[in-house]
Amino acid sequence: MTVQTVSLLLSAAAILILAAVFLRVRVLAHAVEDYAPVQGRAYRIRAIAFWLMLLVGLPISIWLLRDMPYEADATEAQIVNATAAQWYWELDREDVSLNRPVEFHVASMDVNHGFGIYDAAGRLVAQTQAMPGYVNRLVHKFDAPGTYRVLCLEYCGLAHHGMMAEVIVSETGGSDG
Ligand SMILES: [Cu+2]
Repeated sequence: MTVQTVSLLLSAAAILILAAVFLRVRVLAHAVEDYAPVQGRAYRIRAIAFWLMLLVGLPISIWLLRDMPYEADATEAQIVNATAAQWYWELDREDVSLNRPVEFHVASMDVNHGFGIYDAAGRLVAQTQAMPGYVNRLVHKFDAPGTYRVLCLEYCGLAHHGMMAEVIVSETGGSDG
C-alpha cells in the first residue's frame, strides 16, 4: 500500500467518524436528560483528553520536530536556485550529490506555486511554497540516487499540471560536485 493510499483511507475513516458524531448529535438534539451526570462524564472525558495530550501528544510532537527541514545543517550545502513561473520551473542546476545537504532557494515570478520534490516512486520527499517577493529556503539531503521530479503543489492556472523539472542525484553530483 502506498503512502497516498494509507492517507486516503485514514482521511476517509476520519470523515466517516466525524459524520457519525454529527449525526448522533442531530438525532439526540431534542432528548431531555438530567444535566448533572452528563456534566460529570464530560469533565472526566476532558481530564483524560488533557492528560493524553500532555503525556502522549506533546512527546510525539517534539519527536516529529526532528525532521523539520528548516533547521537542517546547511554548511557546505549545494545551492539550487529554483524560480517558478506560469507554467514552468527554472533551476540553475539540476545535478546534485548524494548525502550532502542541498539548499533550494525557491521564489516565484508571478503567483504562488508549490515546490514539491518527488522520488522515482512518486513519493513527496520535500516541499515548500514558491511565493512572489520572497525567497524560501528549503534544505534537503537526498539519501538515494536517481532522478527526482519537481512538480507544482498549488493550483496556479491552466497549465499547472505541466510544471515539471528534474533534479538528478548521484554520487558525484555532476561536474561541479
Ligand atoms: Cu501550479
